[in-house]
Amino acid sequence: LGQTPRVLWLTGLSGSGKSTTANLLEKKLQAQGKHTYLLDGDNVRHGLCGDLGFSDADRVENIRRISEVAKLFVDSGIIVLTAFISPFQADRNFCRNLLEDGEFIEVFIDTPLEVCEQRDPKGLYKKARSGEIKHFTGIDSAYEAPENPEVHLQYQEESAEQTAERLYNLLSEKGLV
Ligand code: GGZ
Repeated sequence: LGQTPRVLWLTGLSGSGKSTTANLLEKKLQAQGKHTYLLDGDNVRHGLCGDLGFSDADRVENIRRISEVAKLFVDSGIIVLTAFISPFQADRNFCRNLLEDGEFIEVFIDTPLEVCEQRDPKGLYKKARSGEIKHFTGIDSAYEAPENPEVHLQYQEESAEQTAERLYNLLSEKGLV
């Protein structure tokens, strides 16, 4: 295929821009002829993980299944992008340890809670603040920021396209795409 299969694992809060950024990044990679697959809530949480909610235990299981699927895709030669909150370092490490050295690229989408809450595209933060939703990440459920991510994408006021471009450049500088 002329590409190194790997997992680009995006982690960050709800509303941090993981899915949007991953979608735009995937388009850039596909434009270069790369074979990719994007795993996100839309294609995982309704099917494969349709039985899971947002307790700590369910999130652990969610990330475990996603990690195993990501590994299968890597075995098939594909560049996998994932866009899940994946709040726990141990679970992200689980995926890292399933893969060979260098195959797991942890990308911290570091958008501050204040910005995510301001965006609140689905009104979920509002519901979490009012107590209508329980165990919401960043409000009453933990988010463990990555300890040593391969890529740390700090928030800037800019378009989604510019964010994706910035991420692409960071990955490319490190020879990761
Ligand atoms: C966090 C929740 C919750 C709770 C529903 N906590 O902004 P979204 O809507 O589209 O992204 C969030 C998504 C998180 O699912 P993940 O599979 O990425 O989570 S994890 O990695 O922690 O397993 C949000 C919605 O689901 N959502 N309830 N309580 N996000």
